[in-house]
Amino acid sequence: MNAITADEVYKGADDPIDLSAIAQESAVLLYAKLCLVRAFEERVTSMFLQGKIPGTIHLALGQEACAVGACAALNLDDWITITHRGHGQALAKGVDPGSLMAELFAKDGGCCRGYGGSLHVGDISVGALPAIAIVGASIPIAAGIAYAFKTRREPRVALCFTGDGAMGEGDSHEGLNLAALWQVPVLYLCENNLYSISTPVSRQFRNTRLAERAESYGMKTTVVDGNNVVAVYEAVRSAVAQIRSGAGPMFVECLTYRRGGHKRDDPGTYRPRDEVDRWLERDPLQRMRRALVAIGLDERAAQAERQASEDIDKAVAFAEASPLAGLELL
Ligand SMILES: Cc1ncc(C[n+]2csc(CCOP(=O)(O)OP(=O)(O)O)c2C)c(N)n1
Ligand SMILES: [Mg+2]
Repeated sequence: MNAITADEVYKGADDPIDLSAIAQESAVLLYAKLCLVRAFEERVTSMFLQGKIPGTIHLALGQEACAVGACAALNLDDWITITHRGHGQALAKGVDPGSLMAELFAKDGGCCRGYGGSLHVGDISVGALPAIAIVGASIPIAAGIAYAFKTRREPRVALCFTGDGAMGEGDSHEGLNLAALWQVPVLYLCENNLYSISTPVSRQFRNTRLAERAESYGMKTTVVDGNNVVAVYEAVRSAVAQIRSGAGPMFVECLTYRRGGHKRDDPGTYRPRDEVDRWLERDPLQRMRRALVAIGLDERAAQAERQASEDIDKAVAFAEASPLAGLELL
C-alpha cells in the first residue's frame, strides 16, 4: 500500500520550524495572520452556538498554516478560489474580518451582502473569488481564470485551494489535465487533511499520494508539511515564482489535519483518539509560537494574539450592527 504516513513528513511531534530563511518581521506577520484566523474560527464557533449564524459552518481549525502560508506568497491582484472550509483562506487573502463575520450573520455588510453565508465567502476586490462549495468544481474554474490571465498576457497567478476529497471528483481530472495542457498560470494547493467527511484517504484512493495524480498530467509537484506556515510559504513562493516566469501549472500538497469534525454537527468520533492527539501536538500556531519564542520574540507573539482578539471583537461588533440582508437585491 502506497500510503503517506505522517511520520514521513514529520520527524517528531516537536519538529521545530526553521525561521532562518525569512526576516523576523515576516515571521511575526505570519504568526499574526495565524492568530487572526484561529481567533475568527473560535469566535464563529461561539456565535454559531448562540444562534447568530444561520446554516452550517465548516471550520478550518488546525489547518490555518495552509491558507496563511499560501496567501502570504501571493500579490493582491492574484486570485484564489475558496473551498467550503474557506474562512481562513478568505482572511488570508485579505477579506475584511468584519465583512466576513457579517456574511456569516447573513447581514447586509457581509462580503457578499449576506446572501452567500459561510459556504460562499469571498471578495473580488482582494482577488478572493466567492467560495465554490461544489467539491472539486473550482479545479477547472481556476484553470479558466488562469487561462484568462494568460490570454490577456497579465502576470497574475490563480491559486486554487482544494482538498483530498476533491481529488476523487471527475472535475479534478478534467481541470488538472486542461491546466497542464494549456500551460496556464495556476497553482493547485491541496489541503490534504486526511479525511473527506468521515472517509480517510486510505478508503478514498488506492494510491494515496495525491500529488502523483497531478504529476501524471504533466505538472511539477511538491509535498509539504501543512502545519508549518513557513514551509508552506516557502513552497508556494517558489512555485509562484516559477509559474509567473512561464513554467506552467504546479501542485502543492499540504499535509494537515482538522482539529474538529467535518462541520458543526459532526463530533468526528470516527477518528482514532491517538491520531487526533498526535496532530494536536503539531498545532500550527503552537509550533510557530515556539519558534518565535526561541529567537526572543515572546512579546511580539503575545501582542499578535491580543491584536487578533481585538480585531475579532470589532468584526463581531460590525456584524451585530449591520442590518439584515434585504430582499430587494435578492
Ligand atoms: C460534488 C459534491 N459532492 C459532495 C459534496 C458534499 N461534501 C461537502 S464537503 C465534502 C468533503 C470534501 O472533502 P475534502 O475535499 O477532503 O475537503 P475537507 O472537507 O476535508 O476540507 C463533501 C463530500 C459536495 N459539496 N459537492
Ligand atoms: Mg479533506
